[in-house]
Amino acid sequence: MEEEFKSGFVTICGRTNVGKSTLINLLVGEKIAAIANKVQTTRTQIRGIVNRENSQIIFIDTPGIHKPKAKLNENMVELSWDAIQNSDIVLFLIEADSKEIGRGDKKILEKIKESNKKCILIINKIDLVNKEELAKIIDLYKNEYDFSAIIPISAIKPKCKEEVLSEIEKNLNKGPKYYDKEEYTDQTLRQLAEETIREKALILLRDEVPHGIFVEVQKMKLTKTQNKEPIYNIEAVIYCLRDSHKGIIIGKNGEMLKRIGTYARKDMEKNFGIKINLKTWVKVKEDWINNEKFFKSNQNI
Ligand SMILES: Nc1nc2c(ncn2[C@@H]2O[C@H](COP(=O)(O)OP(=O)(O)OP(=O)(O)O)[C@@H](O)[C@H]2O)c(=O)[nH]1
Ligand SMILES: [Mg+2]
Repeated sequence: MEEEFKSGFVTICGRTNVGKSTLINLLVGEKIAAIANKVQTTRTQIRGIVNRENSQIIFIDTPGIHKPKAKLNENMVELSWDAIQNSDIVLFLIEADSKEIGRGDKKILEKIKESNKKCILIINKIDLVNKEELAKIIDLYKNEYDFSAIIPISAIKPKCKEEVLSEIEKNLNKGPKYYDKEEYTDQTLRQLAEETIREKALILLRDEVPHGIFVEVQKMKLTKTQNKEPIYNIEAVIYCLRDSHKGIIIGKNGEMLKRIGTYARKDMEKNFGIKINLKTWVKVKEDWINNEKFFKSNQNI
């Protein structure tokens, strides 16, 4: 007898910087979400689709839970709570080197309990701890919820991928194929370009500057080089909160902007598999992070 087809929506939630986007990229096998060793990297829900022989898993990467300071951050945290409510399975990511259940993780546990969803506890970054420390963190969490499974992983190492996917598949219910087999994300190429540029700005800039940035691709045109090779001409504006930030992003003799652009271009060429010609500008959009109407109506925040 043929096995029945299963599908479902799996939300990846956790505090900021625990490795949610690293994990979704690994599971999907494509770079769909920005990764940076900075807090509040992901700002919205990002879908990534995994097609297996007898199942389709739709992952939802979410903004990390943190204490919101601006309206934008309040909105980000709300998006994460909504994603938990609307999922079939929750992957709750924590860091292996936590010594206690902190405030953020307690809040997340509360929301998972309220939702009563199936939940798999993923203990990430096990490369940073020894066996005893790992045993301690498992002990700390194991009775906090009736977890379907507890899986220690290191999302920077591909070998954990199959274990996570098969555990999810086991917990899925019968369901349809929501997406075509070729689709692996709901992000458009334009959004992926914007995320890549913002990721590089996050990695290269310091303090509060990168957190006040959003990127808007204003032109994306497919043409041919003189050698008849396909090339995307991309024009993007990096918006920031004030003039002093603009100066920092551009840098001395335009060097910082050039570094961000080159780094983003190389990454896009690798991920999109096509030549890219990228032009960037920097503009100020004062206090946009507190302008709810503005950021809610904008696709590229
Ligand atoms: N050592 C180690 N670092 C990891 C691991 N997984 C992710 N990281 C690093 O943790 C940092 C944060 O990763 P992200 O994937 O951006 O984290 P996130 O949870 O999506 O963060 P937000 O979007 O801000 O909520 C990056 O520097 C990753 O390279 C891991 O297994 N081990
Ligand atoms: Mg993220």
